[in-house]
Amino acid sequence: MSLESFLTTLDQLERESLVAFDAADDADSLEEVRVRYLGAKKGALKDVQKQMGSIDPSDRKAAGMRLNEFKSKIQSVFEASQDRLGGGGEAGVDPTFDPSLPGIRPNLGHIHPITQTVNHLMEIMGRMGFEAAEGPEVEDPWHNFVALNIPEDHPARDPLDNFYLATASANSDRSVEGEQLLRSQTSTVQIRVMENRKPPIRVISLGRVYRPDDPDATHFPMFHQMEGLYVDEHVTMANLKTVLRVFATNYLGGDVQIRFRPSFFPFTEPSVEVDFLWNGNWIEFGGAGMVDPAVFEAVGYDPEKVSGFAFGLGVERLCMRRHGITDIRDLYSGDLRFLRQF
Ligand code: FA5
Repeated sequence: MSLESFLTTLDQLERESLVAFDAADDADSLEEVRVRYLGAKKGALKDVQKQMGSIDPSDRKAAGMRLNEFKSKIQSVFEASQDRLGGGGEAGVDPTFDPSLPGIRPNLGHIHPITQTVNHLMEIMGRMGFEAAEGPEVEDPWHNFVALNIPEDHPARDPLDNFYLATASANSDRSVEGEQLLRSQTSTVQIRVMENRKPPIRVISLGRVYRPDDPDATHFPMFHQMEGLYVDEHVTMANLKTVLRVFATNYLGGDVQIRFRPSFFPFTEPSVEVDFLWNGNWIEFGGAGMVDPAVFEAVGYDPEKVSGFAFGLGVERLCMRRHGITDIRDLYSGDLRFLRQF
């Protein structure tokens, strides 16, 4: 075959095939056109490749170049037709692909309900002018007991009621015989703040505390407390009640009922237990009272000049009351089916 008629055949084939690919209007007709021109056994491309053998050897280079150009042209026209018809791959449109199906949702982590509660409480108290303060979870007896007016022989210091650490402390010059323990209350932060600042003081401290309590629906050995401390001149019990009322209304809703019950804490005088009504029962949410003069003396304040109130509320119980959670253990079960609801 002469080079001239080989090139003419290719030109003609190219024109024909472009029209045919362009006319294909579904996956089946596209496949039929593909087989006609690109089919491995009987395709038109295969035929012209065979004719190369009959071309004069001196013309083969020019014929080969044109053949390659033809090949890549119809290959790209075929792929463009696949795209146009929404398919892909060798076999054309994938019949199992359904673009209307919803996508696969990636697993996203989110914030634990107690952390959400801590952030919410901080925001509410922040609006009332209370700034956040922090203290260590590993404490010395001075901050956990002595400065809070809890003397050596007080039952609250019993090793059965506290997590004492086996190691001796080298960190605090005020530790008693080098003892250390996991703090059992956030009242420790009251002392740390007052040791370092002068009144007026308006702080809250939110953090973990530890007690060897048996777990049940409302108790856990590790839980969180929100401590509040307000020290200034002429602070009264009425201020305490107002702050707790405004807080409870904001966090638990306008219909919450709050009750003070006479109680005893070594570091407040008078002291009260703070209860909220929950499913028809009064449930204890925390303790509160006017800062005891002995505490002011321990931190170097003059109890004749300043007065103050303090409170400590259980964060888990607040979270449970707000979200209708009936068992504190669910919060720490690590069960994602539970945690994903918040
Ligand atoms: C105190 O810890 C005092 N420091 C509170 C205080 C602060 C009083 C400032 C006066 C002035 P109490 O031991 O009652 O108080 O604990 C306070 C709250 O922590 C309880 O009312 C309860 O809501 C919560 N709580 C106590 N033990 C547990 C526990 N094992 N699991 C979950 N929450 C607990």
